[in-house]
Amino acid sequence: MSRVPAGCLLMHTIHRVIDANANRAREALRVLEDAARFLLDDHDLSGSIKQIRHDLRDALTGSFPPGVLEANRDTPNDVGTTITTSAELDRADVVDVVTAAGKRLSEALRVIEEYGKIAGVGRDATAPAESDPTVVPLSATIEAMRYRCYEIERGLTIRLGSGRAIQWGVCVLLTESLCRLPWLDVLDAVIGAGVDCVQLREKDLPDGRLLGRATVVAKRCRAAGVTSIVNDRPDIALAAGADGVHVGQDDLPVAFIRRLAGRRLIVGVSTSRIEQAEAAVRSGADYCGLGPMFHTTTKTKPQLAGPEYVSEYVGRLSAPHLAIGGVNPENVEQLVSAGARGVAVSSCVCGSEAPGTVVQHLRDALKQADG
Ligand code: TZP
Ligand code: MG
Repeated sequence: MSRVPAGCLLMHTIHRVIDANANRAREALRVLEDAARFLLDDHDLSGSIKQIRHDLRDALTGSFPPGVLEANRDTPNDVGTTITTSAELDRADVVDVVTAAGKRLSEALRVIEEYGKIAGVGRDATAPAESDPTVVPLSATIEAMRYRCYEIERGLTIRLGSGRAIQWGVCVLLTESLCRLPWLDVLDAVIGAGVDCVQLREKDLPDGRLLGRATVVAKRCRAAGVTSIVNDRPDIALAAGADGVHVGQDDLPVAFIRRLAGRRLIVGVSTSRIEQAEAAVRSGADYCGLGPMFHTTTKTKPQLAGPEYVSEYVGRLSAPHLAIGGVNPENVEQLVSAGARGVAVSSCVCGSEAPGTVVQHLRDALKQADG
């Protein structure tokens, strides 16, 4: 084993370290950039990441003579290339991918920053004179870049939400006072009929009873592979073991819910205009409710958003959606024609003597649109 005594480090070994970490940083930046570009369609975020990639290149080319870093690359003799840990091979979801890339990026930049502090590194014939006070040392440039990267990673992980959003077909809002049958029978009927998601929407139950009800809904849904959501209350959703929470424009903000629940909850937000939807998605919402589509007696809303809003939404945003408000098997086709792939319904299912049959009709209409 060769040992390099302290103080005798050859400059080419430092160049080798910096080259390896510049490559690491570039690769990690590409992973982040592609998440912003292809997963989120976020022009500004992908532009900021691309800018960092270019700034890194400029910082290095301004600090080393052309080709010197690449000249010291020696991959065949790199003792680290064959060391792989199982954690490197395992990514649960896209948020995991982004988090791992963000970590790799900050580590690589930190290594460049530290080795860049060694006297003489990055200073050569092509670099400006050492005594020039306007010259920013490489390590300081990289340090500032590292802080920008922390913000980028934060922005990306917020935008990716829980990472568990899916485009459901039919979501039933379960409210006991609207039910013709006992609420538990309605729940079992819609689960039996293949509903994708159940949102418990009870505005007047005392907290203890709401928690009990949410726990039953979450448990039955989980057993059937159905998503369970609690209206308004992230605390109840977490305590009950539900999958998510749905909030309106005047409820708790998404950023606050994320602080409370991290990625443990899917978060949905009601919107009636595209600006609200864009703001919701930017703040980390996993999906948007779009409505009201039609006249509804379940909730008072000043004006209809209408099926045109669905068309506008699917044309602009890729986050999952649920068109809501007065939706029933008779009018669902209008939404399908407008581009809807998911609907949320309350009275037409809860108020029916055959809730499962209504869910089946809605599912059929959405499936025909898929096929
Ligand atoms: N948000 C917009 S419309 C609406 C909500 C909660 C009510 C949906 O209920 P219904 O009975 O399907 O119109
Ligand atoms: Mg609400």
